[in-house]
Amino acid sequence: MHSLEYREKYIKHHLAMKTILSVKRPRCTTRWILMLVLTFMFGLTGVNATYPVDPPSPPQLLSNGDDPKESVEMYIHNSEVMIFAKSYCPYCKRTRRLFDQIMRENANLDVIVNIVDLDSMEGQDGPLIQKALFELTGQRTVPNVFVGGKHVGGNDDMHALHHSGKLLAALEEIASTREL
Ligand SMILES: N[C@@H](CCC(=O)N[C@@H](CS)C(=O)NCC(=O)O)C(=O)O
Repeated sequence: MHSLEYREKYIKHHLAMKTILSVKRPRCTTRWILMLVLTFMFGLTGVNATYPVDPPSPPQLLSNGDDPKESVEMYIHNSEVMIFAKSYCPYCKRTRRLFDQIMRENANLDVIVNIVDLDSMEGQDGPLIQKALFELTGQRTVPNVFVGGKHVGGNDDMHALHHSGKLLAALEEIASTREL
């Protein structure tokens, strides 16, 4: 509705009106005639007195109607380890391999790793989740990993955490405090 053409029309009308009103003491009838002519020319019937502003766009929802931010929070808080990934992403594959390795080397470690491939989600769900993740963590890339509900980061961060011994410690802590 508020196209460029419409705004241009509005501005032209506004400027012309300003000029007429600022003419020194125009005769009342002349002023009214000019205003009527202008109104006719620019077809201003129904135009708001205020400057037209585009209406705010409605919030974007996932294909199931969920709010992307709430959905991300649900994923994170309902997962012991949550990895947002993409199926073709080499960094994501390295993170998956790291978890496979940890689980293999620690057969008694019982932690559930939840992985969601954003590129395999329906419609625009993947990009919407990625945008919500960026707003939540400041991280644009995948993998985007959460351990015990806390944001850890990407693949490099996961490997750094593992080499420091803190990842295994965090996983053991999660397994030991799990509510049965
Ligand atoms: N240093 C990052 C690199 C991650 C990265 O570059 N991931 C790519 C995919 S392989 C990415 O997210 N690109 C942007 C996008 O897919 O939207 C890490 O260790 O996680």
